[in-house]
Parts: sequence; C-alpha cells; structure tokens
Amino acid sequence: MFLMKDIVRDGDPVLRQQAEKVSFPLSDEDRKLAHDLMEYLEVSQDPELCEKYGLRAGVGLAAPQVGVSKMMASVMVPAEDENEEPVFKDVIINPVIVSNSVQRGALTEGEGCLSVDKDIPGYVPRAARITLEYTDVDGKDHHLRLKNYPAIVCQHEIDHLHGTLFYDHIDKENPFSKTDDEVFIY
Ligand code: SB7
Ligand code: NI
Repeated sequence: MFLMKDIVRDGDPVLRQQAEKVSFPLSDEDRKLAHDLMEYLEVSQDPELCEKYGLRAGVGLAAPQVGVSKMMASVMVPAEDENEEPVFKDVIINPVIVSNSVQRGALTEGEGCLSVDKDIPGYVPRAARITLEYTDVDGKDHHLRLKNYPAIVCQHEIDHLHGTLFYDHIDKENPFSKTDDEVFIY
C-alpha cells in the first residue's frame, strides 16, 4: 500500500518526464501498480483510514507520483451523497483526450496536488468538458464524455503523464483573472 513517504514531491525529475505507454496484456507488475494506485484513493477517502495511515485525501493519483513513468492513473470522484456510487472511478491506462470543449472551466478553490506540499493559489483554467479514451486494467477500451469536476480531475491526472503540474497553468501576473465564457465548478 502506498503511503505519503512513497509520493514523489515536486523537484523530482520523474514528475517532469513524458510517461511511457503501457502494453497489454498487463504485466503482473503493472497490474499491481494499478491496484495500488486505486487502493490509495479508496483508503485516503475513508476518513478513519486516512487518519490512521496519515494520508492526504486524493481523488486521483498518477503513476509518476509514485516514481513510475508510465501512462497510468487512478481516478475516484465520489458522489456528493456519500451513499451513492462514485461519479467516476477507474484506473485509466494510456489515456488520451480526443476532444476538448471550447468552453473553459476552473475550480473556484483552485487545485492542489499530492506531489506539491505548498498551497499555490490561483485558477487553473481547463476544458469544461472532454472526450476521453483509455484502456482499463482488463484491456477494455473506453470512450466517454466527462464534464465539470471529473473532467478537471482527469485533465490534472493526464497532465502528470506529460510532465505538467497544475500550477503551470496559473497566470503568474494575475492568478485569479477570469476570462469570458469560463464556468466555475464548485
Ligand atoms: C484538484 C485535485 C486533484 C485534481 C484536480 C483538482 C487531484 C489531487 C491529487 N493529485 O495530486 C493527483 O494527481
Ligand atoms: Ni496531482
């Protein structure tokens, strides 16, 4: 199981690398990685276990964040009502955003990252909606449209696979500048 000590922090070159494509069928090693990436999210989103293991809660975790430069990330976006199924939950392998909405969106609270220990305030403008393609752990291909928060989280994770961190997108002169036709999420 991954703990905070396993999470690579900003400054480590692996976070700035282009990750490698994963081949199928998955090796035992890649299958374990997929499992462990999702396990972190499940454990971190359980308040008791999160506290017990001293984790930071996360809705996503990309392989480079545990030092593995491969195109794999776990995403688990809980429903607002915690008794409901997550709005999106999967390990996304070799993900590609095949289309982006013209409309932009940003989280009102900005973003954070398990690999970035300090708070970096500012809007992180992204596409409000995306069309995503990826392969799951069983080798099944997926093609789906995501909007709002799940779309933002997937963009944050896919950025990790290309060596980009959320603060790269923040306008340095004017971190809270709004553009026209931008939706604010949450
Ligand atoms: C806010 C938080 C995340 C994504 C988008 C907005 C995920 C934070 C956890 N991670 O560092 C995952 O890469
Ligand atoms: Ni991150």
